[in-house]
Amino acid sequence: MTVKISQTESVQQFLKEASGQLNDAGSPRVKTLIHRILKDTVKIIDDLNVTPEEFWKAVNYFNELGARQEAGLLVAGVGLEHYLDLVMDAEDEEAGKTGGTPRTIEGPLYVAGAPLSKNEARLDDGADAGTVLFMKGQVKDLDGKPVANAIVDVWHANTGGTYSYFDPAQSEFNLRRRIETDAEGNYRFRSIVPSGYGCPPDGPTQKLLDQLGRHGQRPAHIHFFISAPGHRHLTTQINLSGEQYLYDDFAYATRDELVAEIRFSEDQVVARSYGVEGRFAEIDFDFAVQSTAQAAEQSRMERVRALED
Ligand code: MBD
Ligand code: FE
Repeated sequence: MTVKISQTESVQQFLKEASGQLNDAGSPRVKTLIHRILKDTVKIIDDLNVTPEEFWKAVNYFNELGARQEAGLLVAGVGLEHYLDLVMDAEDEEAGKTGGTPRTIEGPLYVAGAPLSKNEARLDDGADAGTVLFMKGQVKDLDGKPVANAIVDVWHANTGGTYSYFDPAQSEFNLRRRIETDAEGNYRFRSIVPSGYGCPPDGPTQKLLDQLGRHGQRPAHIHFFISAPGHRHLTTQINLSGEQYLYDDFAYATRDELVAEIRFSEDQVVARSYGVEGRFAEIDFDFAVQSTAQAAEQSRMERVRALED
């Protein structure tokens, strides 16, 4: 297409009408966003000579994304979820709210309302043999003071790289728990070593990644929400050392401070002290959270999540 009509007065007027700029009803914010999106879209169509065939392919792609519930996966894969972290990091830097464990993306696979227990929990239901994992650590503030009664909300994949709820073969809340820290800020749990995640190979996200010449793999990782009264909510993950995709994560979540050393051991004296036999793994990881008096900063950002009220 060689005709460029997007910048004409009549098209610009038409986009104002289509985005509701010429009426008094609806939401001013939504109108502003849609107006801008329409203006940028027609400019892209013009500048890049988008053909009607390409346009309808894109429309159908949205339908495929929705049908497979992969919109959240796609925004992680094209780096937009990580971009939001970069924006929040820059805002924090400007406001002097720095220090502590860095944030990284939540991803699309959190489920609200996991079982809550004090100090310790077992995350796995025993159905997945895997390598037994013992993880522990402390929640502290920026002065190193323990944060008692913090909630460590943890979730991770099984040895097949899939998550309970989204993988109907797993039991309810498998590999998902909320653990309240003790008076010294300590938490600990028993679980199984997760495998890395791979995008569904037949899904729309992987289909796009193929077109970009990219893979859809994540290194093995464990997600955390850390929250406590008087402290800033933290959304983060640890990535396990020694993983193939550790610095090649398709969702760009890896940060140096979030690489956790995983130690595999066959020491049967230690194994017995844990009440297990054979090979097992250990991770020690402390979280440092910022103090805040602001209530809004103490809870996770609003977002549609599975089972969240
Ligand atoms: C995951 O497990 C994940 O954490 C992200 C960000 C995207 C896809 C799968
Ligand atoms: Fe994940």
